[in-house]
Amino acid sequence: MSPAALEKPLTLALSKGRIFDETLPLLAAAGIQVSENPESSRKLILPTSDPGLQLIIVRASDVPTYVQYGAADFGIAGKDVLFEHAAGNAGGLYQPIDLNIARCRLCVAVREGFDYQAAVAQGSRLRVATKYVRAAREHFARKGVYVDLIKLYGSMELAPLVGLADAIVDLVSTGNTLKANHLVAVEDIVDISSRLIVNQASLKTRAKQLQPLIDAFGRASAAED
Ligand code: PRT
Ligand code: MG
Repeated sequence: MSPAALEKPLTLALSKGRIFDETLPLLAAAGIQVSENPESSRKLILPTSDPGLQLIIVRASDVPTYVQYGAADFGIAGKDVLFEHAAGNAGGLYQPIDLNIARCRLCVAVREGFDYQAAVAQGSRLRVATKYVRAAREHFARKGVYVDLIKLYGSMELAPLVGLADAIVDLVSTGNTLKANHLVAVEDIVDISSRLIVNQASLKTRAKQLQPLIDAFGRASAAED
C-alpha cells in the first residue's frame, strides 16, 4: 500500500454537470479514473482509482465554502461563483490556476425589440434580474447606469418575459437558451472559465500530495488551449 493510502485521502470538491464532465480529462491526465457518475449515482462522496483522492459532489456555488473551511482540500469553481463568493467572505482560498474549462460569458440580455441602448442613453432606471448581484452591481456602476437589482436563483431568462425585469445578467455559452426565449445579448461583461481553488492550510500541510495534482491539472489545461 502506498504511503498516501495510509493517510486521509485528499478531497476534491466538484459540482455535477459540466464541471464534473470537464474535470474528468484533467484527472485522467494525472492518471486518475472515476468510475461512478454523479448524474446516476446518488453518492455524494465518490472514490477514484487513486486511494489518495476522493471527490465530493456539491452545488456549484457551495464549492468555495467547502474549500475555504477545509472540508475539501481543493475544488473547481467558475469565476462567476468565485466573484460572488468573495463578496461575502474572501480569504483562505488560494487560486493557483485557470483550468480553462466550463467557459462562457457573463452578459446583459433583454427581450428582442427592447431598445437597451436607448434606455441607457435616456438614463432610465432599469430593473435587472440576476443571480450574479455583485458582478451586475459593479458593471452598471462602472457604466453609470442606475439599476434596481432583483436577486434570482435560476431561470433568469423568464424574468423579462413576464415583466419582472427589463434585463438580465446571466451566463451564455451557445446562446441557445436566450434564442429559445426570444432574448438577445446586448453587452458582454466578462469571459468566464473555472479555476482550481485550494485551501491554504492544506496547501501547507499536504503539499506533497497536492502539488503533483496541481501541476498535472496545470499541464493538462495548458495543453487544451
Ligand atoms: O445549476 P445549479 O443552480 O446547481 O448551479 P450552477 O448553474 O451554478 O451550476 P452549473 O453546473 O450549471 O454551472 C457550473 C459553472 O459552469 C458555472 O458557475 C459557470 O462558471 C460554468 N458555465 C459555463 C455555465 C455555463 N457555461 C452556462 N451556459 N453555467 C451556467 N450556464 C447556463 C446559463 O446560466 C444559462 O441558463 O446555461 C444557460 C445558457 O447556456 P446556452 O448554452 O444556452 O447559452
Ligand atoms: Mg445550472
